[in-house]
Amino acid sequence: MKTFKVLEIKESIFEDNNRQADLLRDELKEKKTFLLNLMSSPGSGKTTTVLRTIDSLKSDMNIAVMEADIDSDVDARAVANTGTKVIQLHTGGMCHLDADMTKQGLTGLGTEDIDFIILENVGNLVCPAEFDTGASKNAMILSVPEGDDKPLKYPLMFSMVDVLLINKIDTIDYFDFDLEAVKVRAQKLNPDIKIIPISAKTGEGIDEWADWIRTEVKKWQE
Ligand SMILES: Nc1nc2c(ncn2[C@@H]2O[C@H](COP(=O)(O)OP(=O)(O)O)[C@@H](O)[C@H]2O)c(=O)[nH]1
Ligand SMILES: [Mg+2]
Repeated sequence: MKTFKVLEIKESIFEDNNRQADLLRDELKEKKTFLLNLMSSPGSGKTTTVLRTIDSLKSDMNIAVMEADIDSDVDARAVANTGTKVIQLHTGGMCHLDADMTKQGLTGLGTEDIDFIILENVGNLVCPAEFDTGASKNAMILSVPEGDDKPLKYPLMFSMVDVLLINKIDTIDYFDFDLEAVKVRAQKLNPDIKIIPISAKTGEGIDEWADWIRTEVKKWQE
């Protein structure tokens, strides 16, 4: 017989966060502001992809960016140089953003008249997958040098995203990276996942990515 209590603390944290995330999503829908949560490991190309995406879409819609990082300002500076509205969020050691932190970021940023906000989440394939930020859609980047076994190692991340961008496709000849195997592994975890190979460096695949965003923003604003 059990003589002690077991408290599922983590579960209650998730339940609370999920509730706040749903409320935030409703608010964003009401304001017709589409929030994209972009996740990946450090160095896979989030900021470079953000810059390319801004360049492709800036004539079609009002864009803003939230850069989350443990402590640095490097990425926000890069985005600010393009003239795009941006805020840097310091998580102070936390490896992810939750819905409350995202809401604080949106308040600090100011969302008036903004159609599309990209949230560059903290570089990490584990914690960000566990916390719903309240985003309209979730995307992740897997870059070629990281290897084609990542869906096997980080299944939750691949299961919860709407889009998988396979970045640094320009380097595929130099790595043992089986693109078909990644597609099969990701689709096994997530049959509805949209997979777009891109190079944020050369611009390959960026048109398809920008089209996906245009379509989703339009649907969100209807
Ligand atoms: N060859 C190649 N390098 C890239 C590509 N995208 C990003 N990089 C490089 O990868 C490094 C990390 O990119 P960054 O955007 O800072 O990644 P983040 O840490 O995920 O934001 C930088 O040196 C980029 O220039 C790409 O498509 N091809
Ligand atoms: Mg970055």
